[in-house]
Amino acid sequence: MNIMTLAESLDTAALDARPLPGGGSGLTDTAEAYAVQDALIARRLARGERLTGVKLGFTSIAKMRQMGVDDLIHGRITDRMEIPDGGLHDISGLIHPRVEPEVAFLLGATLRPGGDPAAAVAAVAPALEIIDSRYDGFRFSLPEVIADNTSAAGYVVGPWSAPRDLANLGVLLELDGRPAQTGSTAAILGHPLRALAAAARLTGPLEAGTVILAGAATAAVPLPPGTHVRSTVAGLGTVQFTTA
Ligand code: OOG
Repeated sequence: MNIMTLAESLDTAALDARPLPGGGSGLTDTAEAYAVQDALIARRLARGERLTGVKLGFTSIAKMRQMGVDDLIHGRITDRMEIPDGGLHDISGLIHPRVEPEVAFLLGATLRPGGDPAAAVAAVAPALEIIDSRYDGFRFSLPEVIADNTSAAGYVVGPWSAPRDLANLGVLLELDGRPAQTGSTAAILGHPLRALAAAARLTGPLEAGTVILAGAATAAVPLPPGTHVRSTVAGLGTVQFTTA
């Protein structure tokens, strides 16, 4: 199948909330997979979405183990995927959403590949990501999940605060007040700043104003409707939303 056809089928799967069979794309090459992702994002930008940043995936062992993959991936986030902190979010149009706790960086200066990531950060925040694979049963190969914009479906950023050391902060993900996952920001490549450096290395220069989601600190959990989701990153703050 060609790149445009694959991008269209992934786009349609998301719009219709009808998953594709994983393993059936014929995609085996990473470069080709990113070309599909680019074509998929181009379709959405043509419909009026605006890029807000970059997300990393599989930056923690917990996530790699959960999904059976072994390499870092990156995707794009847009304004239409952003959910206000504390907001109500309708997930009825999603296939089988999951949520995972993250940290976000806001760049205040351009970050070039090989540049000092800490020097480019204007602010940091706790964040939540909704993922929703467009493949049946969340089963996919690495090229397939890359093509699918790394399962990205939505994100919430908590209050921004001045840059600080994110090396080893406790992370608590709660669903309706019950602990669902606990972990540490250290799970993100040993230090979330490494995810930021990787984002620049993998995507090229990142401009001031870009938001970077560093990847989940824990495994993802299923996200039902009518659920209050809250993540607390010790010393950094709390981010939350409710599903409908
Ligand atoms: C892919 C997305 C992985 C993360 O933070 O590791 C990801 C998936 O698990 O379907 O966003």
